[in-house]
Amino acid sequence: MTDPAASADPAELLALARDIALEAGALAALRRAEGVEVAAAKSSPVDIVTAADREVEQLIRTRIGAARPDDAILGEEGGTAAGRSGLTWVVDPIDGTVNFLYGIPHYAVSIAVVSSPDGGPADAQTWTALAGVVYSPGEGELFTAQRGGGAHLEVRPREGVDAPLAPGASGLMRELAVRPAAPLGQVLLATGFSYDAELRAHQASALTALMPHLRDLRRMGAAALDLVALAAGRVDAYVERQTNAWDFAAGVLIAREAGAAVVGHDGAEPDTRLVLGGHPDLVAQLAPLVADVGY
Ligand code: LIP
Repeated sequence: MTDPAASADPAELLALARDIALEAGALAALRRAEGVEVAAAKSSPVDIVTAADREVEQLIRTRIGAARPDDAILGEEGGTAAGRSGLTWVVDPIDGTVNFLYGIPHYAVSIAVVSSPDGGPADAQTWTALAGVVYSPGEGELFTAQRGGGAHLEVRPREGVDAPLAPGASGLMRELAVRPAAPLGQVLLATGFSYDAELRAHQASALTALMPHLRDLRRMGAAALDLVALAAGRVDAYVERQTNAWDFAAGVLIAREAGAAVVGHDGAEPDTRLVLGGHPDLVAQLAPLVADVGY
């Protein structure tokens, strides 16, 4: 099989991902306004899924299947649907599920399209991200990137709050860039914690050791939005362990297209073991420090 990345059109994939994310985000916001309840617990009593998570992911899967039936899909709630094109859509229907449950409008639809070099299953260590969208409907912010095309924020009406745009209209667009490398003592670090209590305690202990070296922490509750905050220069760096591919796939592409370095454990690609991002000069300083505190 020829490399799927060579034959795919990132702009076309991004346009489709954007349309699907806008529709999915509108559905999520509508369900939030109607009231949200826990449908089930997953890896722990605090790792919850709502009926909206499942409904939004089903909508996304339906739209992808209709437009690109040969592509694979990897989604948080529905798992893997195999494909034969070598492209995989990596989907988190509602990233920041706990924020969504509590009515905190900081949650996002995250959709990435990645290509596997051998056409096989999507692997964060070997895939090439071609297009990514992170859409926060409650905040009216649509973050996008295509490989080699830079990263952008489209400011839109907040779903269910502001008057909608005219059909087919776009919001105000601006290009994104990471902040210049701050001195370590002035670094604002975004992070998150595991749903597993034991790992959460370990993360808190490691971050406590890190804190005297930094300005401050921000724990905003959605990995995808933490990564696009990095892309937008709203934080200096982001670090988290135990996130899943659907949490970070789109946000890593957007952050990298905004000039960030995003690395994983021991210099590997980002994956569940570690996602660490920031200005390249800052990541070079943070990586050994994060390792030293045993994060
Ligand atoms: C969440 C992430 C968050 C992380 C949580 C969880 P979910 O994803 O966005 O940053 O700290 O442990 O992984 O569960 O809301 O899709």
